[in-house]
Amino acid sequence: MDSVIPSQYAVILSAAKTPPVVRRLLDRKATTETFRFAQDGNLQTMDAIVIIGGGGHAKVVVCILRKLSQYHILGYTDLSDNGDLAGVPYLGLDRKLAELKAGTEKLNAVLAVGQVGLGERRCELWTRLQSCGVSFPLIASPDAIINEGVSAAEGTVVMDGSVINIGATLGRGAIVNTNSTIEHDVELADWVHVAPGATVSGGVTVGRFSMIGAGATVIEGIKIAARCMVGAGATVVDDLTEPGVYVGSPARRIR
Ligand code: JB3
Repeated sequence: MDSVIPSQYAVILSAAKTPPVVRRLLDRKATTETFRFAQDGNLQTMDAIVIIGGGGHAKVVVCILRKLSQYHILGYTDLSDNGDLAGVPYLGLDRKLAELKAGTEKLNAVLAVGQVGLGERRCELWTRLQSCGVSFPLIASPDAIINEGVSAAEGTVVMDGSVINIGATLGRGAIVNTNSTIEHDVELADWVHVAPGATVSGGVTVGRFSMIGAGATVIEGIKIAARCMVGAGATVVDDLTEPGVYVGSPARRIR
């Protein structure tokens, strides 16, 4: 099958004699590969990526992917057709991924179902989709500050304006949302979501599936258990040892 080349690149390629490197790329069996000219003028392949989910969070992820200029966005999957998503077409249900993967060596996806709430839904989706061999790369906005000595697992998404400092560890599928701060030596377990504008101070640990709400502050050294929801604007000054919903300043458990 032929490679998919967006028209703007196809024009450039057909205008010149196809160089050997391009021919080699075109000869490869890939339905999802595309190319771009890098700043140094060399031709590079762009990685194909599918966006999972077509809501508000997905739109912001699209903007980040465009800034990265590293991915060719094939489209988004969703439970239903939400129409054009910031210029990205609807591909169908998630099972479309298996079909796309069958035609290419490598297919990337980004889990863009944010859903305000705990991360179990994202984890379930991931587990289902991984079985068809799709990769979930780390997607980090070029407008985030990620300092040295930070480690991030696959599928983590780091949004614009966030700051992540030395020694921080981000688990699989974590969301570090817009303008949030993850201070030095913080440990975010898998599927944690730090919402826009939240501050997680030095040495804090946040357990699996927990969410730190928009604008919340967690003071240094606090331990937050798995499945805790910290409400927007809350201030956490004591360890949260039980799953539950915590609101206010200082944060108290309400459910
Ligand atoms: O607060 C901020 C900055 N962002 C919020 C984000 C974290 O969460 C945002 O304001 C929203 O409140 C929420 O965004 P999200 O997750 O995009 O929510 P929503 O706009 O409701 O879109 C979720 C989309 O995921 C819907 O179109 C669902 O149909 C779709 N969805 C649900 N389950 C799914 C699945 N899509 C796929 N592909 N597969 C599923 O299983």
